[in-house]
Amino acid sequence: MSNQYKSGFISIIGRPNVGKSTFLNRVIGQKIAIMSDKPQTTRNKVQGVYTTDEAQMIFIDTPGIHKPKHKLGDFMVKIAQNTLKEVDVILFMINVEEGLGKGDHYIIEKLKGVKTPVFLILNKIDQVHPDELLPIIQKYNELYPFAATVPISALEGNNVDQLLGLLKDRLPEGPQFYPADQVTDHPERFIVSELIREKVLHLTREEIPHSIAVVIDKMERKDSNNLIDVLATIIVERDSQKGIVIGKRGAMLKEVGKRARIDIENLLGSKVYLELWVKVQKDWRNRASNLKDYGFND
Ligand code: GDP
Ligand code: MG
Ligand code: K
Repeated sequence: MSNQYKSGFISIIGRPNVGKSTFLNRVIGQKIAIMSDKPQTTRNKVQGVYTTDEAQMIFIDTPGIHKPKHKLGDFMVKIAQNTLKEVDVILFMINVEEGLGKGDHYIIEKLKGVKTPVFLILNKIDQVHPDELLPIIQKYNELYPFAATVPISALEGNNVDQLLGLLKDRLPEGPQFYPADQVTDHPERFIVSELIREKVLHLTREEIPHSIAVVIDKMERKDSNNLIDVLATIIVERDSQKGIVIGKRGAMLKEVGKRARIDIENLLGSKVYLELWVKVQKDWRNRASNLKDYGFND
């Protein structure tokens, strides 16, 4: 037994109406103020933070894991897949009342490219006879090696505590990143930072790990000329990475900026002046104060 505090990120995926929001509401209770049905647009959108004396679970939204329909679609799918790689646990939720559908196959295909442990959550067990569960469990487990299978009723609360216990066991040791009642989102800033991050990853390929972060230091519309000023910092973990991101005589950073600016202008529907900086911050991922700076909090 270890007394170490645990914390980590958990993504809940699944077809619409399987009960994802209901589950979050049940877990987070009143504290979750920001749920909405707007299409979710960012990798790091925190949907809720559940804090106990022993662990903190940060539930984040993963956009684009259903088939994309809008113009940011491809981008979102990529973001979604990157997100799934970066979280500590994925909850794949299904509605036991429904058969295995196309949407599930699509999601399972995406999961096959990811090493993160995936829990299969069979929701709405209050609607079926217990005997009906086993065949469903078998069918899904033939398609994918789930790390755990947990039947619950998000609505009535059955087995939700057990699920939280299993989640806690899977989380790494880590700090309490958030005060439990502070959950906010900044959708536009997040997408902008993701667009920049995507360009860096794309242009530098394997040389830069996915652990870079992009901070939007300023995003301001100048009334006078309909121009949006964006000042952003790309955070890397090592000096060598800084050199790669900047490139020879700044060529790489310039190209990142050029490509990101075009996407940001499309997104915001406005001309953009984009200024990029690169900063080395060792081990940024492990520092709660940094996570806060990087938009994980207000
Ligand atoms: P989401 O689209 O995955 O976020 O699904 P929602 O949380 O919005 O739930 C969709 C519908 O399913 C709502 O009417 C919920 O009340 C209902 N629902 C969610 N969980 C359960 C459950 O465990 N049992 C039953 N019977 N209904 C549920
Ligand atoms: Mg929902
Ligand atoms: K996987």
